[in-house]
Amino acid sequence: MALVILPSCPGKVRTAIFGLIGRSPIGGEMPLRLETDGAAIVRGFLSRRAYSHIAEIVGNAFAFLDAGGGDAALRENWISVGTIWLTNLEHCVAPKPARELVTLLSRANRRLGSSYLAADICSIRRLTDWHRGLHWHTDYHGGGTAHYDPCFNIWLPLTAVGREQPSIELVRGSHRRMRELTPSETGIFTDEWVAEHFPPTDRIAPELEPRDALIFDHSTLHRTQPLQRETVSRRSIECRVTRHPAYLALEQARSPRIRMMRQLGKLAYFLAWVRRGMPPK
Ligand SMILES: O=C(O)CCC(=O)C(=O)O
Repeated sequence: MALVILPSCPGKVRTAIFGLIGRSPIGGEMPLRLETDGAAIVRGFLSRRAYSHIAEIVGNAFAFLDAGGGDAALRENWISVGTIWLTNLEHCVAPKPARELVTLLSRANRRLGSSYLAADICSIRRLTDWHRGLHWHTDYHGGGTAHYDPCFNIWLPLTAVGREQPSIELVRGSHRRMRELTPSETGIFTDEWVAEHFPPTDRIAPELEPRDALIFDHSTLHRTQPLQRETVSRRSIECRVTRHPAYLALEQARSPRIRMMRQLGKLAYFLAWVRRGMPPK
């Protein structure tokens, strides 16, 4: 099912995330909300400029690894699952572009309102064999994101997905129930288990273009969309953000706006003191 959603429109994105329009299985329009559906799509989430810069940095990192670069740990992750952790990017490209990618992702995620980019659980992925796709899981139980709760995955395809290349398949509305059901020991759920607990009509595998974002709650059940082929070629970024108060406080402390407000406060205090003609304490 293709879910459509908002054209690129920065001013609308904040509200859009929590109240998007999707297509129902019977073809009509229906609201798709991160809060109630555990997932949302934002068309044109990345600006053209940000996207082409991100794609270039990611392409250079992949070329470095393809040419045999990287230490054993980096290569093992790359060869087994096609993943580079964002925090390891500086070992694949120069420190400057590695920092730039973090800045670009942090800036993009500000479009969600208050949130903090959890860089240590973000990753860049190249999928070349469908059999290496991930099975049903939640990031909360299977992806080590629990202590970032509330946390969201902003999944950014750098390749068009949902037709020729696998998208993410997710179970709409599963984020609430998954918090109540007994977690699996491995973090993975079988297809039979999913079929037993959720109706097939709640499954969504959206068609997405590069620059779009699929945003989902870390308790939403999801997997790599199955395709009838082994060889695929897909690039994507798993950009995870948190709204945990402790991280929001960190983000605020770093925010240039908040820093400026503090400076203005100090200035106002100083001017009031000058006006009263009182000596400094
Ligand atoms: O890239 C994929 O197909 C799966 C990604 C995923 O499951 C995740 O980001 O948690």
